[in-house]
Amino acid sequence: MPGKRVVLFSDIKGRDGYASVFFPLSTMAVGATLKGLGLDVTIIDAQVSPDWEEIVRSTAADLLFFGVSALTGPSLGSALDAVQLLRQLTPDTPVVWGGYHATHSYPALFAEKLADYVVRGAGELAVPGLVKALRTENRTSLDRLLEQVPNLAWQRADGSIAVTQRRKVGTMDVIPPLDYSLVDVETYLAANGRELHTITSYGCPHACTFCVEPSQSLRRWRGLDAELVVDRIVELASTHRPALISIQDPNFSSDPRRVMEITELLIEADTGVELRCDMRAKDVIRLAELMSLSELPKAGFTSIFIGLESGSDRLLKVLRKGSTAQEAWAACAALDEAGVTTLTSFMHDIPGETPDDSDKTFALLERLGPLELNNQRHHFFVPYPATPLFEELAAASQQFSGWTQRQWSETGTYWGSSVWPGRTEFRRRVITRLRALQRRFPHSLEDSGLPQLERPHSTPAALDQHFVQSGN
Ligand code: B12
Repeated sequence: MPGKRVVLFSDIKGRDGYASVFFPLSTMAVGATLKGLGLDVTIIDAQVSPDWEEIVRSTAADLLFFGVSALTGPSLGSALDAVQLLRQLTPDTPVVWGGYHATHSYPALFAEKLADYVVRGAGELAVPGLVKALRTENRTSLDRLLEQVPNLAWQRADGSIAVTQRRKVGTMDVIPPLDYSLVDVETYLAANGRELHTITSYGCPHACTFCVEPSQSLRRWRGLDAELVVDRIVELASTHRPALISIQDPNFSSDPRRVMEITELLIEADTGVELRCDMRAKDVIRLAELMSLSELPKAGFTSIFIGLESGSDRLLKVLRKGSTAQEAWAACAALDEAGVTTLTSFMHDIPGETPDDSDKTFALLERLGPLELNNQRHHFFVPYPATPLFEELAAASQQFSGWTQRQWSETGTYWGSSVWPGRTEFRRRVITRLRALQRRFPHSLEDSGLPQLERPHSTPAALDQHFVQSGN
């Protein structure tokens, strides 16, 4: 009988990534499902365990599987090293990948012999069936059992790749709460200025052409009910005493009525904890039609992340962002007036972006800069696999076919290295203009929020976590 133990590995921060550390939400989520199935789960998080290789060595024997979670980018580096190490130690242990990178890049993971199984999209849908299949003694029936598991890809004995049908999250009932007991919460809080991370919803209904989420969640948004969200926040606040709970949903505001209910219940609960979440510009405007935005800080929401991307309506349309520059401005101005800090994120040097588009972005930045509570982060566009923009670029170029997993681990949106090489002159001009803007509005643009022409060779100054997601 194969072992009852599972090890889950991740390194969100990446070797030369951020100064902060992040709760490993992906492995905490999958770990909760695995524990519910009676398995013994160990999370290895390279961010907080510099001796992670030792831990892999000491836990590698007799595993049901070794799980890996990574985003496309810096978090992939240690994940590749961990799999290589595991393959040397116990070549027969099944390696299961999940998360945003693997969901779309599974053929390359199989080709490089880095994965035996890949769970695509939400882990909760596939993990029970995969565990059942891996625990079966009768190996001849394995393929048949795997075929019953949704959202799975694997390599058959003859080398061919099998893929089962993708399913969307039907209801949040199948999603157990994140399991904080699988990590040492205090280690993260101590490293983070007592900031705790959580999630309250899965997926996003929108179809932005630069974003991986539509193909990750298949445009299905599902959120926990407002009461449950608030119960969990109250519990996290009283158990762990964080200074800030940062909600890391892909799209917290998809249902503005839910946001309003959460706000009302939080005001009643009076937790005293600060909260942060993301919202789309248009959702802020919809929310303002339902309630006064000044209720948000009363509930604890002191800062809100908004991915604005561009100030050009032409480009926003191409990106299918679903909002305009005027709406971006209106949302930020309204939140500013309500006393909420806006953490706004922009992409530059998007393929097809003209000097006129860029001027329009800078016109928006100039309007936002004087707002007392506006804070900006700027990225160079990185095309990610499984997005329409990536597919377009790939179709137009030969260069895209040969990328190794190691090369993908070297991409990142601050230095913008990627299969889209970008336009150096365009980027130089963006940096010069951002520097000029920074001199005028120093409170709004910190060094760590400015993009760079090249990948830094040493750890960049505290890249603040709340801005690195470029796709909201
Ligand atoms: C929170 C977040 C972050 C956080 C932390 C992420 C984390 N999970 O710990 C921070 C702020 C660190 C971050 C950073 C970055 N992010 Co980010 N981030 C997100 C966000 C908003 C939510 C992700 C999340 O935590 N979801 C909750 C967890 C529970 O879900 P999950 O990870 O999907 O896990 C589930 C399944 O995937 C699966 N699963 C996951 N792992 C495993 C493993 C196994 C073994 C199994 C079986 C299943 C499984 O099961 C889980 C439960 O259902 C998304 C989404 C979005 N639309 O914006 C972007 C997103 C994931 N980020 C993205 C990017 C690009 C980045 C950066 C690379 C950007 C940059 N600046 O370079 C950085 C760099 C990180 C790095 N070092 O590599 C892209 C991903 C693109 C890609 N192809 O990977 C997204 C989709 C944004 C976008 N719109 O493009 N990010």
